[in-house]
Amino acid sequence: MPDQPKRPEWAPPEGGKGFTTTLVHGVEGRHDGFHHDANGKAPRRSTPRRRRLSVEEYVEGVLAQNRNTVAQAITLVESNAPAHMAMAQEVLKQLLPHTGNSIRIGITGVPGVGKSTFIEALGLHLLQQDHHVAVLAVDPSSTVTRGSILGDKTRMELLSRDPRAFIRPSPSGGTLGGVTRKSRETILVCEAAGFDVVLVETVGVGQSETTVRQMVDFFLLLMLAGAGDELQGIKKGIMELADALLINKADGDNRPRAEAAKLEYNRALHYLAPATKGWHTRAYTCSAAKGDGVAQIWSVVEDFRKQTSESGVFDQRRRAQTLDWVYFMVEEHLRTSFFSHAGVEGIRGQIERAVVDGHLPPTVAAQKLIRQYETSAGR
Ligand SMILES: Nc1nc2c(ncn2[C@@H]2O[C@H](COP(=O)(O)OP(=O)(O)OP(=O)(O)O)[C@@H](O)[C@H]2O)c(=O)[nH]1
Ligand SMILES: [Mg+2]
Repeated sequence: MPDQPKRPEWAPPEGGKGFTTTLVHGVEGRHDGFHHDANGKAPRRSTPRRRRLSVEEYVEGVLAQNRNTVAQAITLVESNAPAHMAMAQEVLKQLLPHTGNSIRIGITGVPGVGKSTFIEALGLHLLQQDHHVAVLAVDPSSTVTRGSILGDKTRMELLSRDPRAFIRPSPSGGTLGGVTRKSRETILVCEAAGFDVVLVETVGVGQSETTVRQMVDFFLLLMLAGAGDELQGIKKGIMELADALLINKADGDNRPRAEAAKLEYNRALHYLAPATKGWHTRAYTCSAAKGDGVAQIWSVVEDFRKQTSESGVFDQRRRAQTLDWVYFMVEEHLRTSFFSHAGVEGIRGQIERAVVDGHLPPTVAAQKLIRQYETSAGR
C-alpha cells in the first residue's frame, strides 16, 4: 500500500505540489522481490505452465482464427503423448467440417535454391490479393544449431509479421526434409483457421518429395540453372512429380542461363508423363529476391486449380489422398504394434542371427515372426 503523499524535506519552500512524493513500501528480500538464501542466491523462477485447453477451447479458438490457439492446436496435434493424441483426434474431428477450403502447395528444391525467399515473395503477393497464407516451413538451421528458427524467421520477415500469415517451422528439423507424419493434420488445422493458401516447404532429401506430393494439390520444384541436374532431382524422379518447374535466381548475370535452362527443361518435360492428369508441367523462371515472375507462377497455380477442378481431377486426387492417409496410419500402427510386441521381441534376435548365418531362409523367418505376432499372448 502506498503511503499518503509526503512533501520531501529537501523541497524548496516555494516548491509547489510538484515536489510531493509517494513512498511505496519496500519488498521483502532483494530488488527482485524474491527471498534470497544465505549465499545471496535467488530461488529459481519456475516458468508458469500454460493452462491446458479443453477440446472445445481448441476448436473455438481455431475457428475464431485466434493465432495463439492455432499454434497450440498444432503443438497438440504434433505431440506423440497418448493423452494428447486422443485429444488431438477429437479436436481434428470437430474441425474437419471446416477444412478443405484451401489450395495446398508443396514447394521443394535443394538447400539454398531460394525456397524461403520465394515463399516470402509469393506470400506477400498473396496477401495483397487478400489471401490468408499458412506456411509449414523447414527449419533450416535446426540440424546444425539445434532448434534455432532465426534463419527462416529472418528470411520470411515481412510475411511472419503480417497477421494474415502464419508460419510454422517444422518441429524435428530435417529428419524427413521438414515434413512430418503430422503435416497433414497441421494442414487441416490451418484450413479450419481460415487460411486459404497452405504452402508446405520441404528440402529435397529424396523421400520427402513423395510424402509431400501425397498431401498437396500442386507441387512446385525450384531449380537453379547449371547446378547439376542429378543433384536437383532429375535422376531421382522428382521432376515427374512436379506440376511446375521454377528456375530461380533468374537475375543479373544469371538471367540468360536461367532462360536457356527453361527451354531445356521444357524440352525434357515433353517426354515425361504429366504429374497431374490433363495438366502440362512447364518450366518458368523467377527471381525470388527481386519478386520477378512470382505473379506469373501464381497465375499458373490458379489456372491449374481452375482446370483440374473443372475436369474433376482436383477432387479425385484429394479423395485418393485421404484414403492413402488412412492406410498410411494403418501401416504405421501395425508396424509399431509388431515391433513393440513382447513375443516378437523375444524371438527376433535369434531369428535374425539364423537368417544372417544362412541357417534360416528369409521367407521362413518372416513367417515365424508373423505367426509369433498373431498367436502369442500379450496382444
Ligand atoms: N540472386 C538471387 N539470390 C537469391 C534468390 N533467391 C534466394 N537467393 C539467395 O539464396 C540464398 C538461399 O536462399 P533461401 O531462401 O534461404 O534458400 P532455401 O532454399 O530456403 O534454403 P534452405 O532453407 O537452406 O534449404 C540466400 O542467400 C538468398 O538471399 C534470387 O532470386 N536471386
Ligand atoms: Mg529455407
